[in-house]
Amino acid sequence: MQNNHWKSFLAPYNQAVDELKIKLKGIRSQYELQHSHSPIEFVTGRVKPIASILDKAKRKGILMENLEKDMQDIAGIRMMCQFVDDIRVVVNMLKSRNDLEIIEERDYITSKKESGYRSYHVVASYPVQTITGEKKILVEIQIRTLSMNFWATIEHSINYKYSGNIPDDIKIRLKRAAEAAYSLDEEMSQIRGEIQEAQVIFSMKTDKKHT
Ligand code: 0O2
Repeated sequence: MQNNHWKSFLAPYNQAVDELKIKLKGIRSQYELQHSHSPIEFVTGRVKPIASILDKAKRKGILMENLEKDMQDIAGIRMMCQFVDDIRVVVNMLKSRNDLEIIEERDYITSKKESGYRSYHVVASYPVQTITGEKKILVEIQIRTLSMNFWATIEHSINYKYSGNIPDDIKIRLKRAAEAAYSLDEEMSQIRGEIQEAQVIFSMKTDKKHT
């Protein structure tokens, strides 16, 4: 593909990522206005660089003419949550939206990947409005906790450094780190329970004061 072909091919993907980042960040602001816990901590997004698209296409045997339907993560959104339970809330929230259609789900939390990777992936079809009409774009939305994100970001860069062939001793350490990240999520979930119990007790106490 020529450079300007790539530009026009990727334009609706850029539009989808920009729009979804604004929309999904808006959910957090709404929770903040209500002074209630936001299941979303922060949102990021990116369009896959051309070199990575070509690399993945080669690795997976995807033909250029099939990129649109066969490469589901050219447009990528990440939604980070504080607690594991928030992930389900975010997924249900995405399912209830009428501006996108969920077409696939991959649960790498219940079944983590061999590397130790944990995350919940949702593939959505998102319509962008262009000057030639509506175009449906596939977007991969990765939903994960802050701790899962910390691990994945580090593992991704190590993987890049070693071109996918991470030495065994580092692989073992990464797996241990993944277990530590899992324990951190578990511990935080316990604290969350404490906080919520305390809030119920506190609100009952203030209710009594007011009667
Ligand atoms: P980037 O740089 O994140 O865009 P596959 O690519 O074969 O693993 P598939 O079928 O394309 O899988 O989709 P899947 O399983 O949803 O995974 C795609 C993306 O998930 C990856 O994108 C990563 O972002 C993330 N991911 C999956 N497995 C791992 C892992 O073991 N470690 C880390 N750090 N991330 C992972 P890309 O294409 O790798 O690149």
